[in-house]
Order: sequence, then structure tokens, then C-alpha cells
Amino acid sequence: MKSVIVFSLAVVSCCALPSKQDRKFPDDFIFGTATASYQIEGGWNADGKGENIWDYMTHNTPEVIKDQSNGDIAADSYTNYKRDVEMMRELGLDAYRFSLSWSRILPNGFSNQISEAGIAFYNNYINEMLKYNITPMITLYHWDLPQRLSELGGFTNPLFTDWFEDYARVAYEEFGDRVKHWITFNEPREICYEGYGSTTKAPRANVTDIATYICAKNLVIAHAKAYYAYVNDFKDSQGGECGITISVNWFGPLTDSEEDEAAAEIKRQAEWGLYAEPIYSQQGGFPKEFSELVAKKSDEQGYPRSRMPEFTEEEKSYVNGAYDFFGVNHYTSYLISATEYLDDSTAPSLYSDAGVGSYTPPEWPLSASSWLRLAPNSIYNALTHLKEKYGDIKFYITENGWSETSGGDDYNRIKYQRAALESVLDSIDAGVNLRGYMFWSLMDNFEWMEGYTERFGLYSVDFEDPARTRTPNKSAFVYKQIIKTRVIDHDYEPDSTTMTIDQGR
Ligand code: GBH
Repeated sequence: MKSVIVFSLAVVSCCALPSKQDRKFPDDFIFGTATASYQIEGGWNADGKGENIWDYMTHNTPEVIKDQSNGDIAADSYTNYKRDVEMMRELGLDAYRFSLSWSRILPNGFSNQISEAGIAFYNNYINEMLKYNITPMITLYHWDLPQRLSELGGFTNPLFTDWFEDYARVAYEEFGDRVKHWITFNEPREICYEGYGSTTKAPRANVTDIATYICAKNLVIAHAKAYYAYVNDFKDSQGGECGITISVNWFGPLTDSEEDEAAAEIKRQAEWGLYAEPIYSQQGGFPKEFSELVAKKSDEQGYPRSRMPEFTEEEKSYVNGAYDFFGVNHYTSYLISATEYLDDSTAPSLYSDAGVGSYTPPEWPLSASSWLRLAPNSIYNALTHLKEKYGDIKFYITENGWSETSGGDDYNRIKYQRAALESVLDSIDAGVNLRGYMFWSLMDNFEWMEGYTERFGLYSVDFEDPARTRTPNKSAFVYKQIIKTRVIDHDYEPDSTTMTIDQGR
């Protein structure tokens, strides 16, 4: 009996449906990798670079980092940038996403003083990529705020929006003749909630009740100012595009009850809707249900007004539509419940405001990071939801990756990436206008609060070695093969441990 069923299923999958094995990525689909300035560059005070909030925090309170380490040297890409580009060529990348260090370019945070050495470093990096037809994709801000701006309140100061626009203009001016893909911010949630509403990122402001929301409003307005600066003054002559990258993990309901579906929607609004909704939804402003919930709770808690600021009508229409694309950082999924796994914290915060429970099944394989599991259909669920919500806009996956405690034969990373890329193909098949995929990360780097204890690289970096030697893991060979063939071959087993550069790369 059993064999009959197996047989008939086999017939169905062989003849009625196209075989998944044969699916190909479109020729113009962009494969890349991603990194961020503070995590790889080092050279923390080289050639007049100014101090940023991560320099300040790791130097003054090293105990907040798991291994008391810092990014003073990191992977030393400040010195090793040619080797980085060589690795991109070995992998056969189409594109490379990296970020600019604001205080390397503007040492005191403001644009009255521009560092020639800082500009020269990025020119060298960009020109080296272009020599080999690797498309640079720049993130203007990946978490390393100039310390002086932080002392003025950073993202909670409404003048931040001007400081950021000024900085963005310098970047467009200096690099925009060659760089055509601009991302304003990496992961607003991590900037606002982790940096201002809690203690899990610099500057650890921990103003749990209001700071996340103040930051969120200033951040999306700053994004829009930088976007319109590009559109009005650079786009015609430079011909590029500008968007933002938001961390959109998938939050689905734990059960199919109405309560759990509503809880999952509130969670999505709290996690990424705060930033996506003002920019991408027709309606504009913060997400409706969640902002009503925060207003109601604020009132009950005795605050004179909602802890979440409002957008004026003028601000709403200014921010709304300020994008050429949506950058998605996607890592994993969570199952959300209205009644189970609730947090017991009652102090006002983003989490108690949402007031829902979150669960991850133990059978989803776990990485070296407590928050990162391989979840089924994760990218597909997130992207098809975004398409349904915001329409047929252009997407890039700007990060996706997997951590291990060390490098070498990283079969779990390979398994994770193959699953992720199958989900990318499922999304494309479902009509999502997805143009590219950047794997996090090209190489091991400073993993924020986790220091060097979690490794995300396709290449291992020897942080004991002054030369910061980079060695390809198994996953590097597998990704290379996928990029080259545009097919995911689940049986491919690399037969070499030495990387070469293919012809034409
Ligand atoms: C990205 O963040 C970052 O853009 C990148 O810089 C980083 O290196 C990469 O992912 C890998 O982490 O420990 O439970 O407090 C991904 C989103 C949000 C994931 C914060 C880790 C900490 C959860 N990150 N989260 S917890």
C-alpha cells in the first residue's frame, strides 16, 4: 500500500509540476554578499577618523560585549580591501553591499569638514570593485553614529534629519558618479528599539517607553530627506536608485485562531510596520492598530499624550512613496500567540505595548545565535506578504545568513542557504519583483554584542593573525557554484579547498 502511494506521488511530481531541480535564477538576478563598516574595517582612529558610538561604547564599557572585544581592527578591511575584492572575484559576485562609516568621512559628524583620507579609502574600495565589474551597493548608515551626534541626542533629536541629509549629500557628491544603489538605513528596528529603547545596541539609551517611537519618526523623516535629496539633485545626472533596508522576519500565527492572527498582525506592525508603513503604505503614518494600541495604553498609564508621536498630514505625504525599492533583511520566523508565551514585563515598552507571545519550534535547526533558526518557507512567507500589502514594488534581499562558532565544513550554513534560495525562487514564481540576494556575510566580522563568538562568514577570518588571513569555508564554494550555474544543485559537493578566479571575473 505504502509503495503505491509513493509511486503515485512520484508520478504527480514528475509529470504535472515543473521539477524544482530545474528552476533557474533569472540572468539579471543580482547575487552578492553584504558587510558593514564597523564590523569589518578596523582603522578605528586611522588618518583622522572621528569616534563613533561603537568606538565609544566598546572602549568605555567593554563588559557589555560578550568577549570584551571591539572593532578597533576587526577584519582590517581598511588595509585588506584588495583582498576583499579578490574574494568577491573568487565567488563571482555580481554585487557587494557595504556601508560607509559616517565619522570616517565626516570626523566631527557635520559636513563642514570632510576627511580626504576617508573619501580616498572608499574611492579605492569602489574603484577596485568596478575594475572587475562588481556592482557596489552602499548603505549610508549601518549603526556607527558619530559620537558627537549621539551626545546631542542622536536619532531622538529632530535635527537629526538635517544632519543625515547633509551627510547623504556628501556621499552622493563624492561617490554617486560610480555608485548607483543607495540604502539610507540598515534596520531601523535595531537602531531604534535596540539602541534607544533597550540596551542591546549602542548607545544603549534604554528609554523603554518612548525612545523607540521618537527615533522611528525621526528616522523615517531622515530617510525621506536623504531620498528626496537624491531624487531632486542627483538622480537625473547619476541615474541610480535609493531605498531603505528593514529587517522583515516572518511573524505568523501560532494557531489558526482569529486571536492569534490578530496578535501576529500587531507583532508585524510593532517589529517592522513602524518603519515600512509610513514609507510604503498608501495610508501613510504609523501602522493604525498598533498606534491606537499605544495611544490607549499611554492614556491608561497616565501619560499626557501618546508615547508614540504622530505625523502631521504634511509629513505623512512627504514620507509616503519615498523609495525606489524595498531592501529586506531576512533571517528567520517566529510564531505569535495572543495568549501563550507572553512576556511578564509590564513596564511600558515596545514589547509590552504589543503584548503578544512569541514561539520558535525546537525542531527548527538552531545556528550559533540564539535568535536564528532555519524556519520553513521563511523568505516566501515574508515577501509574498509584503507584496500583498504594498503592491508590486521592487525588492532586494539585502541580508540573509547563518552563524556558526567556527569555520571550515559549514554544512549547516550550506543547508540554510539552499533552503533560503529555494524560498527566493518560490517568491519569484509567486510574482514577487525580487531583483537580488545579498548573503550575510562575505567574511567573519565583529558581531556587535556577541563580539567574535558568532561567525557569519563565507570566508573565515583569523582574528589572532595580524594579517587577518581569510580562508574560504565549504559554503563559499557552494555559493560560487550557484552564482555560476544560476541553479541550486542540492547534491553539489565541492572537490577542492583552493579558490581560483574564473575567467572573466
Ligand atoms: C543583522 O541584524 C545586521 O544587519 C548585521 O549587522 C548582523 O551582523 C547580522 O544581522 C547578523 O546578526 O540576541 O535575542 O537580543 C539581524 C537582526 C536583530 C538579529 C537583533 C539579532 C538580537 C536578538 N538582529 N537580534 S537577541
